[in-house]
Amino acid sequence: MKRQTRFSLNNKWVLITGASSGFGAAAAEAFAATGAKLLLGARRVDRLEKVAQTTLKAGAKAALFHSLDVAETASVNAFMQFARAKMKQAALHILINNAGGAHGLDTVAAGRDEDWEAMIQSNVLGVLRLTRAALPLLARDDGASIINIGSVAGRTAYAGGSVYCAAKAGELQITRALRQELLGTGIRVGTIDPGLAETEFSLVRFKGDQQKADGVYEGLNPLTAADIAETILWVASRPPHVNIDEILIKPTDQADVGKVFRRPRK
Ligand code: NDP
Ligand code: 8X3
Repeated sequence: MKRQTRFSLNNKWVLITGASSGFGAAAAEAFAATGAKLLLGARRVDRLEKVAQTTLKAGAKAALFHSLDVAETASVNAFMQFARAKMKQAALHILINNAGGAHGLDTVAAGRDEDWEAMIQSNVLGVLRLTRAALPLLARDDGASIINIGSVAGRTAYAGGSVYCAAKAGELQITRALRQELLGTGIRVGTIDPGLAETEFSLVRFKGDQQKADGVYEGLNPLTAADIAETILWVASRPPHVNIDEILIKPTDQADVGKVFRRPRK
């Protein structure tokens, strides 16, 4: 059997959720440089517009955006209707389920319903909704990939992280189940699970408290959004016979959850 050495993303449709900041925006830029066609979704449409402009300059063959709230089935369906109309008869090759995040760092005893619900909605149900809606559009036997963004938190629990850890553990098991369900279709499925990365993640977790957010990364050298974007791109561009099931990626300064090296302040 003749094997490709790399999967070309030139002119392929790539759908990225949570493309308005962090990993999603950086991934959009990385895929743009390969000549991909981008479908970008998130709730902050003004941000998406800016990302789309940047990606067109970076080489994207198309950069289309539409409001998307992965916590709402109706919003997911409207987004997919938009995607279907723009793609015409073409297939989708890459689905990046990246939208999500943490809300609060409270113990179970002090936890708030709205934070719990937001985390389960975006990190778990959002992945399910998008995947269900996108599956009919994904190319069969032609190098398509579903790439989910998990976390070290889905593999190791920490105090204050109960629901976020549960949500990302859910994402991990959904990825593993999908891998089995899609066996034989040629659609690849995997998860990329980062450790500490400096994006808007902590600002969202701490509800806009910049000082608390900065404290998470103080004295250490965290991952960047570009590091994760490069990893996503590497996974998507493996030849079609190669499925990268799971990647755990952490800063060198992080040996495990809660096991972090911080340089003393000068
Ligand atoms: P950011 O906060 O920078 O980005 C999160 C993105 O998700 C934003 O584009 C946001 O867009 C989008 N989003 C959140 N909720 C929804 C929703 N309901 N519907 C649609 N879009 C949504 O953080 P990161 O880039 O770091 O996070 C990306 C993913 O990586 C998340 O799943 C996060 O859990 C995960 N992760 C992050 C790590 C880190 O340390 N940074 C480590 C491991 C995993 P908008 O608000 O405009 O809707
Ligand atoms: C983000 C990493 O350790 O803050 O998923 O939960 S952590």
